[in-house]
Amino acid sequence: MDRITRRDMLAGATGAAVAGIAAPLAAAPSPESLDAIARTRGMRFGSAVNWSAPGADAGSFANPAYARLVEAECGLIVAENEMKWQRLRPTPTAFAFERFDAILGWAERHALAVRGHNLLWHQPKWFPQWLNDYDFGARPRVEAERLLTTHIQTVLGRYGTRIGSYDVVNEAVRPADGVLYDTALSRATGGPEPTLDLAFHTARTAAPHAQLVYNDYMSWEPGNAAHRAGVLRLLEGFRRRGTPVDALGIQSHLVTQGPDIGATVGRQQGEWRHFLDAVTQMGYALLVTELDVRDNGLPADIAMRDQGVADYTRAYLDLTLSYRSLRDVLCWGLCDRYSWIEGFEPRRDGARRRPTLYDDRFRPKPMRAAVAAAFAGASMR
Ligand code: 9MR
Repeated sequence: MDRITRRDMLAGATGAAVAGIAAPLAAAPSPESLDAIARTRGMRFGSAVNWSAPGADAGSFANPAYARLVEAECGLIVAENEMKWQRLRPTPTAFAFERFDAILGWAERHALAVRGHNLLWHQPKWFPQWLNDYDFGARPRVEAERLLTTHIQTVLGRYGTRIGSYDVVNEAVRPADGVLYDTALSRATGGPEPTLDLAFHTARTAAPHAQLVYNDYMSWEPGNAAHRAGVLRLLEGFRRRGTPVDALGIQSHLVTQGPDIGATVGRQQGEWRHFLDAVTQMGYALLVTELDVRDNGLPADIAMRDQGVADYTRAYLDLTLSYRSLRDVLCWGLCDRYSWIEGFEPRRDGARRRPTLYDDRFRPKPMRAAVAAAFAGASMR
């Protein structure tokens, strides 16, 4: 069954041989897709997707092997990068929509719903350089508000009801101390809160149909307490000021803490429940927006590592999906081969990371079974 070599895959990716690239899915997709299982519980399953040149060996809709995997498993997708200011806004006056449009067009041809990520990643590090350097002129507040509202109105006006949910603001809270980041925009508009509020109000008016999400990576592992507290303060402030925010996007870039998964979960679950209780009591819905797992502290042995990752994912989802306002679970990519994790934080022992549901050769891993079981075990919504 398993006769696919890396050479075959790369050959398949070079263009002429693309038709033969069905090979990586030699381990046939499971009869029931994750999205189909999720739907039996009133939920949906999705993944991030990238843009690339046709046939490139990438986690892209234009790589037939990857596209087929996403089409087989998902009911919705999100562009991993193509809606960000860094991609969409080459200059203060220009929009570069072609790549996102291509992803959206493919998704619609395959009846996949699409989330928008994101309209404001509120950190200088993730602004285009021109925005960090921008001269806001004599009336900085007016100009900053114009830039932000024009951006949001243009994107939402272009896509209309084709996009049903947006990460309006992404990662505005500093993980170390829970304080909000300042940026060129917030300095000009008089602070981070008015900037974030303006983004949400503008989105609500421009796309009244859409679910508006604050998205961040505060997680349940040790070291996240200040981040969680900062996110709670931000969400409380939104409610106090009447800012139209519908849901918290929980990115869920999980990190195992060692081989004893049960003990890790036992230590972490109380604080996590406490956080999710506080968020939902404020009336926010929840989404899992970017699930993947860094296999820290697990042995290099692949079978043991994959099982640890699967058990950790299962425990996390069992707890998190017990909140019935949570309807969407999206992974940050479906195949280890293209995950961002290897480039971000390689394993100390040099073994390749295995952060997603499918391995480098497109074979399902125990983590896929864990996600399927978590959906199957979830209550109806
Ligand atoms: O996975 C994304 C990577 O390809 C990009 O280089 C990076 C910067 O745009 O963003 C990564 O995605 C991030 C997401 O947009 C927000 N949450 C954290 C994700 C991983 O860094």
